[in-house]
Amino acid sequence: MIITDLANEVSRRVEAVGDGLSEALFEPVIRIGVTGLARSGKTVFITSLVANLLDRGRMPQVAAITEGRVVAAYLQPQPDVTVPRFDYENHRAALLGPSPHWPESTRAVSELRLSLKVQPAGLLAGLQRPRTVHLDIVDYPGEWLLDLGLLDKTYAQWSQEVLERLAKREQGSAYLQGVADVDASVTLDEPLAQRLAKSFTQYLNDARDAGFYDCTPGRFLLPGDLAGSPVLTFAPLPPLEKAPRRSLAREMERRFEAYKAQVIKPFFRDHFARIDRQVVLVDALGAIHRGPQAVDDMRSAMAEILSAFRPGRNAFLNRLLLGKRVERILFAATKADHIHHRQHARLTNIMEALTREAQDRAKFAGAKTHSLAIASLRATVEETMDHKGRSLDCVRGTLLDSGKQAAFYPGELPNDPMQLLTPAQRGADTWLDDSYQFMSFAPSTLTMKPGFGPPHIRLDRAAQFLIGDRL
Ligand SMILES: Nc1nc2c(ncn2[C@@H]2O[C@H](COP(=O)(O)OP(=O)(O)OP(=O)(O)O)[C@@H](O)[C@H]2O)c(=O)[nH]1
Ligand SMILES: [Mg+2]
Repeated sequence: MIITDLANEVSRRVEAVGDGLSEALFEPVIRIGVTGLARSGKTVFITSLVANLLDRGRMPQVAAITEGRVVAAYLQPQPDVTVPRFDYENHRAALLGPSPHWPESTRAVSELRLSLKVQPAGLLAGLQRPRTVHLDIVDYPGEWLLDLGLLDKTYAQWSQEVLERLAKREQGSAYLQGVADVDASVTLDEPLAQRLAKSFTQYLNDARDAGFYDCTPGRFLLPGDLAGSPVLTFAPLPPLEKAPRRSLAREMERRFEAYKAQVIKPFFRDHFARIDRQVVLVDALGAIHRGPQAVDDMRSAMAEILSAFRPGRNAFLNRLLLGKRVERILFAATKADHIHHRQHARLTNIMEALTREAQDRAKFAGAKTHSLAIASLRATVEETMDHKGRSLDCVRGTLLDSGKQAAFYPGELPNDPMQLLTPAQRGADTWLDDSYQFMSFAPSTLTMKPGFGPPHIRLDRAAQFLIGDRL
């Protein structure tokens, strides 16, 4: 174990003891992690959840709210002063302002503290004063969890795997060509290293745009303030028997190791290891719309992402967690307002099937899991229309591109999720029977009633599962 690991572990222990004390004696803190792949709906989820906890009229499924025990909710400065604050006010203004639009893409970790004043339940409840429960909500990209797999690999192993993967994908050809005549044993030439890293980053972006999810190192896609730094200036090279000191190969290896130690590990230590409850958002409808390949790819990315929640998965993580684990994991298929509610149960089934493998492991490890089809912000209304003597369950909303109102039939999801997952696993290119059309809707203009948050689908059930037992 390296010294910094040891030091980190010690400080984690101290912190764990400290957390325990303050929780028992003072005010409980529940850290809720919100993650998912790019565009899965994290920002909209957090914004709507917070708005609906501040104004609780649309949250009947949260028991403590229905029982009238949540007497106040307010935003507070967060305890982690170096983490960017989740920009609630701006995201809320985008979604619920006079010309509603979806919020900008967010590319890093952010955090928000919402505090609830809750009257205790039970026999002596009337005699006790309300207590304060803090919810620390942390938004982080799911892609960062994929990086966990890199910790177990040496630079040579990683290079070999990545180069094999590239050879199977058209997006990889440019990089492979570029690297073919590179002599990795020559002394490092920084412009060459930069060219290789740039070309490799281009591959990662192209692969992601083509719908592949296994695009690590995750920070190459979302560099934030690390853009251009040496930890992001490496790329895979073909194997070399003996790389001389100061050679290109050695330097690439050094940077790969630095990425593990200084990018991956701090994320797991500072954010992941402290999460109590986790929401994993999945844009299953979007993947279905893109076709079988996207569905299969999403399934394997989910398995990989969720393996981070499996105890014993990784020695580094074990030391960090010290037996602490995420207590509850919610898998939520987002944007369910794209389909009629009669199909929501089917969407939930698909969601369960997509995460089955990973869910079984998490269950085995004692975490409680649950799947839901939700819409954080409902952008449509339902409508049943007659079409050639058949009645079709449609949804109506404002189309994102044209701004026009339209009602439209998205197609029927199958009763048995395997009808989607099996062709996907077998490598089919298109769906056999149906094609699924999901339009992009703009958020609708709302008149907000006092005491009511924005309209949603099952956000209250999501909240009840995540925090209901602690209120
Ligand atoms: N109809 C509908 N669309 C949604 C909903 N939530 C998210 N979307 C759509 O999904 C897009 C992505 O949502 P975000 O919340 O920004 O997703 P994200 O996971 O934060 O995305 P990144 O920050 O880019 O990783 C939005 O721009 C909307 O088009 C919803 O509840 N209903
Ligand atoms: Mg976001």
